[in-house]
Amino acid sequence: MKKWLLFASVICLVFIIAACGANTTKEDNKEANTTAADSGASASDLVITASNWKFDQEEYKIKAGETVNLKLDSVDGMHGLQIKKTDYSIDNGKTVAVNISEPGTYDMICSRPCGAGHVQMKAKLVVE
Ligand SMILES: [Cu+2]
Repeated sequence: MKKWLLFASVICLVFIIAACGANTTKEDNKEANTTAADSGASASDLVITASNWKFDQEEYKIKAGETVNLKLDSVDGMHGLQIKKTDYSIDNGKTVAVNISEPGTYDMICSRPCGAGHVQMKAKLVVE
């Protein structure tokens, strides 16, 4: 009887360990997928943080012709990001591979009506 109990405990333990292992693998895969989806082996990352009612920097710099995985993170309120003179528009929490070949300064605005300070939400993207 005791042996049976011990055997059952071991089986349970194995299942618990297996379950934990499976979770870790799942998360690893998720991370790997995100990286792969962002595309471009040498792409760099840029996170723009939005809050009510501003972006965390007045100016962001990227290099012309280089892919940048641009992520919009809203920490306060729900915002979007639109890069004027381009087709790029990034929704809250999303990452978009941005590649602008023409150097210049691009205006960025919030693309989501987010309240009283919405129209003040502006930043510049300097492509050099
Ligand atoms: Cu807004």
